[in-house]
Amino acid sequence: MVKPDGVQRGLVGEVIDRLAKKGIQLVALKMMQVSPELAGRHYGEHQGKPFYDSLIAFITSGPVVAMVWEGDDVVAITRRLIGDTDPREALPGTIRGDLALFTGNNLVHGSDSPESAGREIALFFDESEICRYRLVLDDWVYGL
Ligand code: DAT
Ligand code: MG
Repeated sequence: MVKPDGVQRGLVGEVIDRLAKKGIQLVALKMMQVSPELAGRHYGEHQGKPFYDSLIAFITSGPVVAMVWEGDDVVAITRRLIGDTDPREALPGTIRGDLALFTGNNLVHGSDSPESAGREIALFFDESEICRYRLVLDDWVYGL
């Protein structure tokens, strides 16, 4: 997901570009306003933490771009491309390392396990919104 700061800063294209160039496949995408209720379900694991209220306020502060990406090991790969939660610690070359400065406003969300990916995709998308298609590029990315 590109968070509200990424949308406001004009970085939606940059984030998509970095993920697509790695070779993973975009299968769903939409811009949407996250409701407080959806935010609470999405970030349920963080309930009770000191930053929870500001996290919910931030993620509901403007539209986000929610996406589903597929590929071998896609969760680990996207987490590595995104970089550390604290953008000051995130390595150069990562999305947060190159483009963000502050933990609250760290531009992107990426699911942290296949299980949370499944849970989060179901929160944000209908099954009918997921596009199943053969990516011709796969032959060149993964080998013929
Ligand atoms: P990530 O987004 O890297 O998966 P997370 O799941 O631990 O990180 O936390 C979710 C978001 O909450 C994170 O992107 C920014 C915010 N956050 C996490 N830890 C924080 C902290 N110590 N202070 C302020 N915000 C924090
Ligand atoms: Mg997380």
